[in-house]
Amino acid sequence: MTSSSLPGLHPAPTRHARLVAWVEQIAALTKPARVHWCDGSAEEKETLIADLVARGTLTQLDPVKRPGSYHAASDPKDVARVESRTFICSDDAADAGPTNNWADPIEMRDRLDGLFDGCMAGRTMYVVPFSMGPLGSELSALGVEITDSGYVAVSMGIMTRMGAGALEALGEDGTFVPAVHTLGAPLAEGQADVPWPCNEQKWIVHFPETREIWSYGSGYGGNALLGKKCYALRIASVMARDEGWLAEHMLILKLTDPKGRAKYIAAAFPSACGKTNLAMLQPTLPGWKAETVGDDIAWMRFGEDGRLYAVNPEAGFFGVAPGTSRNTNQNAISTLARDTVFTNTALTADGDVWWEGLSKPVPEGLTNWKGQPHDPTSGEPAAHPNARFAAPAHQCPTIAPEWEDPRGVPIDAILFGGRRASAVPLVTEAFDWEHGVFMGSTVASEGTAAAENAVGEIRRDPFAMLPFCGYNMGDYFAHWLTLGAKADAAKLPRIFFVNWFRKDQDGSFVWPGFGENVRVLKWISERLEGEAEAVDTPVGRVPTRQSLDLDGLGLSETALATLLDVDAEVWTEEAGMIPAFYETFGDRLPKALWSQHVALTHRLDAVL
Ligand code: SAT
Ligand code: MN
Repeated sequence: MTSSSLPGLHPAPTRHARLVAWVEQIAALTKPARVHWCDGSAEEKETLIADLVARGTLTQLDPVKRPGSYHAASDPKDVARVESRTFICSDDAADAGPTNNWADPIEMRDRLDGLFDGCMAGRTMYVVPFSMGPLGSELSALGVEITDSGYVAVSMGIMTRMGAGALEALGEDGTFVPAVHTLGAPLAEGQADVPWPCNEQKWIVHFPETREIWSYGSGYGGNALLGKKCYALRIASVMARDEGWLAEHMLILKLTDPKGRAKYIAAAFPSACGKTNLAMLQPTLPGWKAETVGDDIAWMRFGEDGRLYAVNPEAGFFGVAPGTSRNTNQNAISTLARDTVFTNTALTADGDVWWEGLSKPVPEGLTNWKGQPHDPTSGEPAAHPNARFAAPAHQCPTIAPEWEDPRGVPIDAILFGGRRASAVPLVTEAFDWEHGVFMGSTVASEGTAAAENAVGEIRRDPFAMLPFCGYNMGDYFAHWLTLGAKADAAKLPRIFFVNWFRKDQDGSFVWPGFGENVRVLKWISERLEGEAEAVDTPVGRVPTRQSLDLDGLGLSETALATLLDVDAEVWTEEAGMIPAFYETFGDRLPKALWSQHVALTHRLDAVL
């Protein structure tokens, strides 16, 4: 079939000539059986879902227990992002930097041409227009994903503002990031489909100069929902560098004190450090209120008043299910009550979902994520450790009323953090922006069962952006420094480093975490108001014992010392690990950060 006679290709529901030409070109290359332009309507969602149910990709959950919700089980070899198959194809390898995989863009285009030739045979090609950020906001940006996966089209409908509104915002000549996704599983005439089509070979490819995304072979979240990490972080970080803004791996939280004073806090933590939990925090202190603006990504720009404004570019939460429970995150549990797509969780005998940590005891009669009866004695979990939910953000009981404000929210504080059993205090305030950038650049986290590095081993994850920065990370540090230097220092967000994960000598966590983290946020909020005391240490400003509200926690003096005291010897060792890391960036590492390192060692020497 030629592309011009392809069902659904014409007439296109837009007069955007470049978009139409691109869709025709991709259809000619990928040779789908038909084309569908997504409008994002409820009827369309119903049709897409009915088709996915018929194919066995989705199973409807009990409509009384969990209305409008579905379960998908992926191919066991397609369960997570594939960092080793993710490429930044800048013209010059040095522009991708030492932290990304680079491939020659000309060779890569050749390879993709071969891989994408006929890759959608027998399938529907969905054209998915979307807005990252509220429709029409100056902080938002548009994209169009072409995909041969109905699961991706449905998920993009949850995670982004998808459909007719985005197409309208594009007008006749609007700028969009083109993103092409295929499962890499063409169907021959008469060939039966499988529930989760994908390919052994996976390629997640970004062309930063032309701002394009090409994804081959995976149906999983971060590899396939191209608005998320591929666009909103990797491509957007490049756009942000060129246009003077910030695209960050940060949650956005609104915190209101008992006097009604609100603060907006953005926070970057590596994965498995509780970002979604902090975004949906239930404060344990009376009178304090926390509301959610975003749980994963923040796009931030300086406003005319000189303050830094942030939007959450997403419209949904794509969170890890295991470990989520009424105790750890009641608000997430409420968010998932309806209209949610679950992937790789277990199924209960009565048509609902289950995962490790949700409830005790383990229910009988579970079907595990691989579709087999769960054997609790096997030692294998029933849900995959990276099982996910995709749920609309507006369903979150703590969603802030201004979460879709096109102006964004003014950020008062930026938090960095990691999972660190030793050395790093509960909270440290940076001396200034440059020192804060130094802190962000040295973020490190210990391995968890979910990460690739060994448990306890420290992995550097600067700004929690290691797998998500679309260009040379040395240049990225420089970009942060430049923005700070240009801004009015008094209006810049203050920068803090937090660590909920300090352990005592027996290996037990010292800090209770979860809802009690509001005590640290309270101190931060009071610092911003000029009301809380701090002591200067070589590593930054740390709370005095009296300034931190610890009422009713029953922490011992030893525990407090572990949380707040800075051990200069331990920190000298800590600081000693930085040069080897910085050297990997060669001359792309800003001199100011080397100076920060030298200044830290001098401050440490002075107290030793
Ligand atoms: O799969 S995603 O990239 O969307 C989530 C994650 O791995 O952090
Ligand atoms: Mn993330």
